[in-house]
Amino acid sequence: MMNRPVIVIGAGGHAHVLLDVLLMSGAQLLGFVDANTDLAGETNRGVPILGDDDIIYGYDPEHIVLVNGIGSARSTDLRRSVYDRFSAAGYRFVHAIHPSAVISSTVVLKAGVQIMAGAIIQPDALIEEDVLVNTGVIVDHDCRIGAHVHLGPGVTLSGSVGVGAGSHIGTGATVIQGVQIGSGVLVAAGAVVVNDVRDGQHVMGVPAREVVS
Ligand code: JB3
Repeated sequence: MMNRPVIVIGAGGHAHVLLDVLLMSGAQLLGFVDANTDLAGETNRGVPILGDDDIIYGYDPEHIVLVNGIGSARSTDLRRSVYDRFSAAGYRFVHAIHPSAVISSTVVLKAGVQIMAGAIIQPDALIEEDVLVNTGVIVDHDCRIGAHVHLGPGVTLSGSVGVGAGSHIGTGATVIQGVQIGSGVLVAAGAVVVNDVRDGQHVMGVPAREVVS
């Protein structure tokens, strides 16, 4: 499917990193779209920012593919809404996988998964739709990562960890083996998670504890 022309949604920091991956993969890039229409006409490494999301609807879903260039700093909601909106309209999101990533042949990657430079994914991990595995992440054996999750740079998930849909695991966080993290969870950067985390909780620290706001 990567032989179809690609549009990247978003033209910020995450899209900047994705561009590198896509160029290395030999993708045929039509350009970026960004909600900030002031960016239209600018270029990044010669690839144009075409306009806002309406540009996509000008293309038949059978003729192009999409890459979700929206990342997440705390919440994955925007990333998810972009993915859901265009999937519902019939567009396909393709993988973006850096050639330096090490991925066991028994790993299952669903649509739109992105794996950045230096990540390692061990046997029988399941990575659901639209998950972003950022730079240098380790996902060890038998982990289950729900749709739209962002694993921030340098996250380590030990064996058989579960992460529910839409959770954001902050930069450098560590999760010990067997821990189950719910959906919509925010794990702060640098946390060490040693106990299960319920849906919607925000945890931080070493060992990680709930942040009550
Ligand atoms: O930590 C790392 C390595 N990367 C972070 C990434 C995972 O998340 C990065 O440092 C940022 O924290 C964040 O990157 P992201 O999502 O690219 O954020 P930012 O640099 O703020 O760019 C977001 C872009 O998306 C902006 O240019 C917005 O105008 C645009 N945008 C927002 N909503 C949208 C929409 N673009 C489109 N096409 N559609 C939208 O609905």
